[in-house]
Amino acid sequence: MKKTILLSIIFCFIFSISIFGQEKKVKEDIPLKHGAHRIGKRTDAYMQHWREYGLGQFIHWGVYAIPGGQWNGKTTQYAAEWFRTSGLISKEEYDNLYKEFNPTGFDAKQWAKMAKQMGARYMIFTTKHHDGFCMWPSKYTDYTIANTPYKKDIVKELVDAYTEEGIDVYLYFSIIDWSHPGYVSGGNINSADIKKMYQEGKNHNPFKTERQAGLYEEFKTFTRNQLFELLDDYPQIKGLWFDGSWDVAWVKNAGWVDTLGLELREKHPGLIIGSRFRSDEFGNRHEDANGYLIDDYDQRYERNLPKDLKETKGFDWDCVMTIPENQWGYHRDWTLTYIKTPYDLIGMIVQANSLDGNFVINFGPDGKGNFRPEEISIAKEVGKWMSVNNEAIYGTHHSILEKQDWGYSTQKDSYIYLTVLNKPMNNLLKVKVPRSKTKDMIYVIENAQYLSTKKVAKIQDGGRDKFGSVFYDIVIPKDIQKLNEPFVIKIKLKEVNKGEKDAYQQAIT
Ligand code: FHN
Repeated sequence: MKKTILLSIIFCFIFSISIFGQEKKVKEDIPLKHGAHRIGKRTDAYMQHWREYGLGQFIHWGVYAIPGGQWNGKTTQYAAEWFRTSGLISKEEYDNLYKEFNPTGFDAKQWAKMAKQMGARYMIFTTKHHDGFCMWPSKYTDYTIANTPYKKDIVKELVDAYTEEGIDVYLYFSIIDWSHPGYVSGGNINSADIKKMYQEGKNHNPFKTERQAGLYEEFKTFTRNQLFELLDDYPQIKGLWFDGSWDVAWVKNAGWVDTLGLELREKHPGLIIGSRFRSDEFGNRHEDANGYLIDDYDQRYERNLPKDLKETKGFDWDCVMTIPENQWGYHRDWTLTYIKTPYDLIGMIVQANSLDGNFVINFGPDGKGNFRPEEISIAKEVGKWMSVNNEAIYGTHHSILEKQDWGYSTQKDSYIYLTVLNKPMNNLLKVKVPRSKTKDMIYVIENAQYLSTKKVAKIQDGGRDKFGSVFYDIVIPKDIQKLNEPFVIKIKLKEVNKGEKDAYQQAIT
C-alpha cells in the first residue's frame, strides 16, 4: 500500500513537470534580470484575441519595390527587399530611389478589402525595413515618405483602412537601419557567437572606436523615439513586429532594450510583442537561459512550420510565409523559384492552426502600389476556401486526434474539424479516434458533416486496434470526390460507456 502511495506521488510529480518549456522545471533557474518576465502564456483578452486570428497577411513594401530585384538589366537571385546589398546598385543610387517613390496605383481600401476577402484577421506592415526608409512621416529622419513625390502617410492610410475592415494591424519595425550613421552591424558575429563569448567570459565590444560607441547611443535614442512615435501616431495598432534584432550591438544592450519594451507596454495597454525584440543578458534570443519564452509569442517560424506540438514547447507562435521561396519585397521575376499554390498555403494554414499557431501569408506590392496578378489570384483562391471552411480555422486549436496521413485536425469545444489534404484513392477516410482518458469510456463520433455541402457524412465501422483506439471509415460521397481541393468534415465526439450495448455500432450511420 505504502509503495503504491509512494509511486503515485512520484508519478504525479513527474507528470507535473511538463515537457513544455514554460512550466516549472526540476533544475533551479538561473537568476536573470532580463529574461522572460512571465512563465507560461499571457492570459489577457488581447492575447486571447491574437490566438484566435488563425490567418494573417504580411506586407513588405518600401523603396526596394521600385527596382523589384532588377537593375541595369541584371537580376538578383536574393531577396528583393535586400536589394541595397545586392551589388547590382550603388548605395548612392539606392539611397536616392525614394525621390521616385510615387505609388499612384496604391489604394489602401482596396488592399484591406483583398485581405478581408482572403480571410486575414490581422495584418503586419513594414513601417521600416533594413534600408531605414520610413513609410510614415517620421520627424526623426528625412528619409521618409514625406519627402517622396507621394508625400502622404502610407502607414496611416493602411492602419485606417484595415481597421475599418475589422482587421487588426501590427507594425513591422526593423532594428537594422542602414540609413542611420549610428547603426552598427554585427557583421559576422551572430547571437550564437555572442552566447559562446559570454560562456567563455569574453567581453566582445561591437564598436571599433569611442566615436562609434557614441553614435550607437544616438541610434538607440532614435530607435526609441521612432517606436514611441508609432504608438503615438497609430493608437489603434495591436502590436509591434520586430525584425533584425540579432545584431550584436542590440543584443549587447539587453538591459536597455528590456526597459524600452516595458515602457512601450506601459504606454500601450495590451501591446503584443513577439520574441524577436530582445535577448536576455546572456545573448539568448527567443528563449531565455532558463528556456522560458521571451515576450508574448515565438517568432522563430519564418518560412517553416513546426512539425508537431512538442516542437512548439507549448508557446504561442506564428509562422510568416513567402509565396516564392524567399522573396518578401516585390521581385519582378517570379520564375526563379517554385511558387506556392493556394492549396500549398491552405495546407499550411491548417497545419499551423492544428499546432496552436497563426499563419501569415506575405505579399510584396510593386513600386506603383499594385499587387501582382499571381498574388491577387492566390488571395482570391485562399479566400474562396476560407469563406466555406473558416470554421475549421478561426478560434480553433490542437485537437485530441493524433496526426493522420490524410491531413490535419483542429478543434473547438467538442467539435473536431478534419481537413483532408490527401484524399484516399478508395474514398474511405480512415479516422483514428483516441482512447478515452476516462476508464470504461470510449469516444464515438456522434455526428459528422461536410462543411462545404452541409450534408451528413456516412460513417462505417473501421475496426479497433489493440490499444483501444477506435477507427471509423468515412465514406467520401461523389460530390466531394469531384472537388479538386482540400475539404473539411466536422465531427462531434462524445464519450460513451464501453459496456453500453452497441454504443459503437449506434454511432455508425
Ligand atoms: O531580413 C528580413 C527579411 O527581409 C524579411 O523581412 C523577413 C520577414 O520575417 N525577416 C528578415 C529575415 O529574418
